[in-house]
Amino acid sequence: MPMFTRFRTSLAVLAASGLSACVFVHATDSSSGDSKHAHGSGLRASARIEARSGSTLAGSATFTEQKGGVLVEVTVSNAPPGWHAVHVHEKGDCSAADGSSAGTHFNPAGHKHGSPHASEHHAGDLGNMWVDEKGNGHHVLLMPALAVADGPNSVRGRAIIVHAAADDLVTDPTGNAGGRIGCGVIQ
Ligand SMILES: [Cu+2]
Repeated sequence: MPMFTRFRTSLAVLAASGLSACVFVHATDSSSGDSKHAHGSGLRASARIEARSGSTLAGSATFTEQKGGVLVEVTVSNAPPGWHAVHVHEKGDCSAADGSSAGTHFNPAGHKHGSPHASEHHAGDLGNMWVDEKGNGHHVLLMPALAVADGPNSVRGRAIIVHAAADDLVTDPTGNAGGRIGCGVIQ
């Protein structure tokens, strides 16, 4: 059928469905598999976190889009006990032995570094995770400024980093969190 007719047909389908423009983005996303869901209802990304900088850490992270933002869940084992900074970094590249290939914090809005609960912080500032004396850590938080769907705030194609030290939640832009002991590409 002629291009013009096809264009009009898809507009008509969109209009008849009564759905917002963001659903159109989801409809073109092969991983969602469902064009009916509204914004932020279940799109998911994940990462396998591997040891870097000579650590023994192993872990995983999931990012689930839901009402109010992205639910981030990070789990690690065989990690050094204590507090560890966790960030989304801008490049989905964990190839360097020290994790430096992941670049700086994911910061699409050009904000200053801070606590995820502060009024200003990088989109990728996930705060600190507690690792117990057995080396296990679990960190869960909702991040309103992140997304899984394609767009400037999407975590896909970025990296999650676990640091050797705690994030002081103040020092810009790094949080003074030390080396990178875990890295995972988010996909
Ligand atoms: Cu970091």
